[in-house]
Amino acid sequence: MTINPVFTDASPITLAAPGDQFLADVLSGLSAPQKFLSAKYFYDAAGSELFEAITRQPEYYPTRTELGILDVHGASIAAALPRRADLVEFGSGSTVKVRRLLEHLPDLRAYVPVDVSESFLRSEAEALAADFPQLSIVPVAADFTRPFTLPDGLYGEAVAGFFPGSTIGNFEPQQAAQLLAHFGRVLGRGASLIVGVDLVKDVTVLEAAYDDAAGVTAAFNLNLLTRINAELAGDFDTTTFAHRALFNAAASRIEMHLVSLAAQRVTVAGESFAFTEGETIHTENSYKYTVAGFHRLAREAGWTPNTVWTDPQRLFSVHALTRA
Ligand code: SAH
Ligand code: AVI
Repeated sequence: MTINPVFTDASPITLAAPGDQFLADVLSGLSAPQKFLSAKYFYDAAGSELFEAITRQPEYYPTRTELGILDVHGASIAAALPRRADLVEFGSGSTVKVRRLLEHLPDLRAYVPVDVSESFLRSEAEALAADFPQLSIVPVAADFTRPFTLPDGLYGEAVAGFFPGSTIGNFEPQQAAQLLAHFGRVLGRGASLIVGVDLVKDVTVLEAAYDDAAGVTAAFNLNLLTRINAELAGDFDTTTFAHRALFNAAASRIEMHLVSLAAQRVTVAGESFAFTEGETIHTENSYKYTVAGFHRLAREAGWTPNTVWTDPQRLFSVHALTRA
């Protein structure tokens, strides 16, 4: 196995300065007729911990179902990747899923987790390095939707991508296709990509997954306002907003909103925004696909769909894609 000493330090490489962008995006989102905030801003340190807590809720089936698929089919999924590859994971979060693949990839050259949540990325990379001491790990703190190049020294024999968790579902279909095309450019010619995609199912199962009884998803949603207060001098009173999750069947997506419980004004970085009672901030979409629908999207983005693995109930799917 090749060990590249350049890659042994688990300190993340930071490729972007996201602070100003956060402010600009919040001010423009709160100025729109339907107020909205980008879901990528959920993930500060507290948001990443809250997401991990969501994955442990009984109603949130996607994580345990995808882990089940990786447990049963890990060897064949790993076999869809080239040997001696560098593996880039987009939105790596907790590295629990890649561990299931690493068991089957003994000759992997390097693992590159990419995530906006920098402190969480650092601690997860350190924990992984302790458990896989032979593996070169190069964390990259970056917004994967923006142009970025992989660290120098990558692009060895082959580059592969891993995009689990149905994070692709958090993008509008057209943006999702652009994102997959962008990943193709980042990974380079001949790349392979493994993508986890949540499937359309019964509305009660879907809505419960995004409104768990313990209130963890509600706390995750409201944490976005707490983050704005802390980082952008906001004065949101989080007790006057409520979490709402609903399935929009026409668009095949779960929508998450924060509902203002009163008519009120809120200030962010010196700018004032008016809310009527019942007005919402649209904070997230989580699109649900059919296998055929996701294949169309992948083809549109220049990828060729190969094997697809699902669980026996067909709740979730894992796709192998290749690029000419
Ligand atoms: N892959 C993990 C985590 C999914 S949660 C899993 O399957 O469980 C989504 C992850 O993507 C979070 O860790 C979040 O910080 C990261 N993320 C979301 N938007 C991002 C963006 N635009 N750029 C980089 N990382 C992003
Ligand atoms: C990361 N992403 C795929 C999650 C989802 O299911 O859309 C984020 C999430 N939002 C609420 N619960 C989980």
